[in-house]
Amino acid sequence: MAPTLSLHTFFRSSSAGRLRIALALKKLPYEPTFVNLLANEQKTPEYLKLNPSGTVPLLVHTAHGKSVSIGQSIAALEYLEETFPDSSPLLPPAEDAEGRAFVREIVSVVVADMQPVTSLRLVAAVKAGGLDGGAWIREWTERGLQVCESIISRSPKPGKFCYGDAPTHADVCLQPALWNAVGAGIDLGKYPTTKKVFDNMEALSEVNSAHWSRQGDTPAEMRS
Ligand SMILES: N[C@@H](CCC(=O)N[C@@H](CS)C(=O)NCC(=O)O)C(=O)O
Repeated sequence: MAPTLSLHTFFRSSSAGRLRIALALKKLPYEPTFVNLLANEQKTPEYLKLNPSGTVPLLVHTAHGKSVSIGQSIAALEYLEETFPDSSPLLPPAEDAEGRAFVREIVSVVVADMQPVTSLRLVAAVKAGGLDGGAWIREWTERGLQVCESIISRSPKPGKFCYGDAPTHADVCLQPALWNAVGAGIDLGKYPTTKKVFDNMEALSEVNSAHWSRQGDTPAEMRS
């Protein structure tokens, strides 16, 4: 059986966006399976068997007669690095411990400090508690962006991206968070270093193809 990669994804999911960007940058073709979060397809017993987290993305790699399923985006990004080390590495080399830590610092800010507090399920709980969901998202996104701006501005390797002139996991995780920020009406111009990285990422055809507005499950009226 030929090795295959498949990705359970939803066009609006920033966590799935990380994988779409990484797979495109690493030139790894994959089969998408669409999970409509707005229809709660992530909560069905069938899906929970595949991914107990009840979230997207879920990456499945089938090779040598066995399948590896990874239901957390950062574990999946790291798996791709380790399994396909020669296709466009997205981490600085192992001997650059400072660079790797810097990249992972930005990854952690986005995936641990920003995305969970603005996620669909948390915002639903916030709204159920009588708060304004949109204001909540803007507040926590701006807090995260201030941190990112300050970290990226002191990059040990300033360049087109967060760390040097080639994209890393830092950019792969940041970009979908910035798509969401733009969607929430936040002016990225307030964060000039972050905005420069955003613009340089947007200029890459791989990033373009991974954009939420260009996915197979993007509704026709939202496509670009
Ligand atoms: N820590 C998880 C987060 C995944 C996550 O929260 N995904 C969101 C979409 S961005 C989701 O599937 N939400 C479904 C829900 O909240 O019910 C990862 O990195 O994969």
